[in-house]
Amino acid sequence: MPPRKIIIDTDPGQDDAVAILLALASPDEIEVLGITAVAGNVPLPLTAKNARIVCELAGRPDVPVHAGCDAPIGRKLVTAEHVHGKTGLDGPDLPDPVMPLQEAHAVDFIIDTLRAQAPGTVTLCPLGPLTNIATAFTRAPDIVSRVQEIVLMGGAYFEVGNITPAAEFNIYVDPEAADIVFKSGAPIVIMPLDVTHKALVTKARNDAFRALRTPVGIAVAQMTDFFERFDKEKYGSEGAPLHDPCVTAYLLNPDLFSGRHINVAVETTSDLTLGMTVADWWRVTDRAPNALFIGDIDADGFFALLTERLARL
Ligand SMILES: [Ca+2]
Repeated sequence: MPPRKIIIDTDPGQDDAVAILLALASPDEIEVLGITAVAGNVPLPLTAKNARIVCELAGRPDVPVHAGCDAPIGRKLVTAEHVHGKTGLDGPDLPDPVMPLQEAHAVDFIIDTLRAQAPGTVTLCPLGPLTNIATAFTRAPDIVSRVQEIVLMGGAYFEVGNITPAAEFNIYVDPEAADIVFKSGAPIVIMPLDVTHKALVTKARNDAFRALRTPVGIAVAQMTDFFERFDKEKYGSEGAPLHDPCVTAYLLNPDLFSGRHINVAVETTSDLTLGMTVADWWRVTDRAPNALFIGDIDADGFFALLTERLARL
């Protein structure tokens, strides 16, 4: 089988960084056509810079990185420096990137790539707010049917919210964009907090990254060290959830995950529950299923895969 072609749409973010590293460590299965940066965890100039820092850490300065939308479709940007630090990649001390940012806007890159590649051969992997993807779908509706699959991190049902009591960060930042994507008709796999909160970097798992004794292994250990502090304080959990790498791991081994094919809708009007992902887990409505909503993960299998692959970089 030829490797699966993907575009990673991202707002790095330490966990985004690990998701990108996992993809770049797996060239037999995954071909990264490009990385598109979006405003989210930190503002766009930083996410566009961080994406390139991560490519260079992986020894892949050849991967095209495009900057995209600097603000949500119809709202002011909300960021998450309280989780990810001032730079978005706090933790390791990594050099500024030398590789250039591509000239084309991320939205144009997404549209052009989907039109250039054979229909049904490009998977979109959004790891941040869905602004770039929704803007591309709105501007070029013909590309929607050409998408093989969208595998995204966002939303929550049983875990409810992390940025508000009702909403997960990525969806909350641009609920209108999420609404457009969820209603697009493209096949969607969602990694909500329900599953990512089961992928915890315990001390033993962090030690395994560090024990690789490579620049990548050490940087990943330092990144998870950094944002672990926040989650330990907030949730009292034994480690930080590694949200975004669940997307990459699903591409490599979907058997690590299980979920339900259900309807998922986004709240876009209520002040109280803005950005909530209303997932019909119990199938109590007649709304048509539009997504595979993941609920469980083989966490040991996930961390074994991740550590083994990071060792290749
Ligand atoms: Ca992210």
